[in-house]
Amino acid sequence: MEIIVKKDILSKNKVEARDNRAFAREKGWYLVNVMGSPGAGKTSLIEMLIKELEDRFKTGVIEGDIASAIDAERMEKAGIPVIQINTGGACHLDAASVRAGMEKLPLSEPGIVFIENVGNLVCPASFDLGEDLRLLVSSVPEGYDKPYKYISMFAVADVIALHKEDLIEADGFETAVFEKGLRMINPEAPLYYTSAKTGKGISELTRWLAIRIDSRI
Ligand SMILES: Nc1nc2c(ncn2[C@@H]2O[C@H](COP(=O)(O)OP(=O)(O)OP(=O)(O)O)[C@@H](O)[C@H]2O)c(=O)[nH]1
Ligand SMILES: [Mg+2]
Repeated sequence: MEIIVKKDILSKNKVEARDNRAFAREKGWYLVNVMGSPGAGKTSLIEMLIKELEDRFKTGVIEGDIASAIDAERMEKAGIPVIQINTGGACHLDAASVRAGMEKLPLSEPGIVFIENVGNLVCPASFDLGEDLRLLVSSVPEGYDKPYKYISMFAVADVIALHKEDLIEADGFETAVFEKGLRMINPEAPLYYTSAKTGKGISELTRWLAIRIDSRI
């Protein structure tokens, strides 16, 4: 019996991710892989970023969840081109499922495509989707120790949103401890304190994103 080991799955994914990159270039899409725990605020943050970006860029969303179309329905209600992928149990998106989503995404113009990964702070870190940028949403209620425990996720992030910033005081969240842990494993990635409740940090993060998109770093 043939056993497929993880290494093979990952190398197959690597090839498919490279193809996704070429496909996105052809479409003129800038792909942002949004990762974070269940309930971290990924959908809320994407909605706010799209509102800020929509004057300048066309946007679309690929929603990844184990089951349901709840997040996609939220986007659809807001008039955002969206496609839902259900992984049927898998704890992360992979390049092949994102490709299927890209092919069906009702966005014909060049623009930004946010890919909301399955809520998980472990598995998505290992799977390249062909994205241009990895945005990690780490929320205050999850605790300030997360960078010390989920090191691969914090290490692969290109930018981090410390989200639900409005809860820092009530939660007794120790920002210095969080930042120290983050900087031990990822010294470079910008960190933004954001809140979907107060709007804090959203325009700063949007500005940074827009510069990246314009220069296609
Ligand atoms: N206090 C506070 N709550 C927030 C903020 N952003 C989102 N929430 C709440 O957090 C909960 C989860 O938000 P979602 O945006 O659905 O989180 P998600 O990461 O997309 O969740 P999954 O897709 O299920 O993994 C909701 O009840 C939101 O109202 C924020 O900035 N501050
Ligand atoms: Mg969501």
